[in-house]
Amino acid sequence: MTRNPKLYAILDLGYTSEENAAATTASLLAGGADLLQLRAKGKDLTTIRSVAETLIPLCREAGIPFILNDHPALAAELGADGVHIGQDDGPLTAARATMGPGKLIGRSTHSLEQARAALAEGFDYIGFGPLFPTPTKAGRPGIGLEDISAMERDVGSRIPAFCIGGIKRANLDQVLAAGARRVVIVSDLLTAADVEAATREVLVRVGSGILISAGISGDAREIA
Ligand code: 3NM
Repeated sequence: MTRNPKLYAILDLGYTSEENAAATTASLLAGGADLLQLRAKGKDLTTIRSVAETLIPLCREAGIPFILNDHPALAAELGADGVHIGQDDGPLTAARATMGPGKLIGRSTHSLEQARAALAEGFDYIGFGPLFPTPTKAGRPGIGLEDISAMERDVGSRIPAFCIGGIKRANLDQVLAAGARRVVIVSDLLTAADVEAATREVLVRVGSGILISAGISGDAREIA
């Protein structure tokens, strides 16, 4: 499936209760989110599994990849479309071996150097941030906006690169003016009074970029 992902939404159980996870996900999808990640830091595998099992059919119905944060083995067991791993979560090869072929594997990167390294290693996409300090990932300094254009030139032209961390509708213009072409927004969408409308607004404002294949099936790395 060829897509041009602009907005990567995360259903973070730090903001949304397990009970509301499906309804909020439905709103993110209705608003046009291009990818959906379940992030459940500190939750046990039983909880993560049961929430994921309610979200996966919604993503399938919308034709949107479902990505699990961390836990490649569980992601594989669930039949997730991908897994997202951090800098300390081992090499791509291990996650790829666990997930099997045709799955999306993303890496969090926190500097231009790490972004270039993730591209060289062969990740399907990256997150790049946090641009601003954010309570969603407490304790990390913001890396600022200065390196976005170089990152987009060197990495974002080859694989989807999503700027992340402290991005809100209120500062989105600043982020886009710095050269960002794709974003992840967590708390500003999950705490919005109207999640669907907020998601749609962001999608419209981020606009269009290169065409890539971030397929549920097929070659995830193909650039169309
Ligand atoms: N990863 P919000 S920043 C989950 O830089 C996450 O790797 C980051 O949430 C990274 O939009 C972040 O609420 C939190 O700031 C993003």
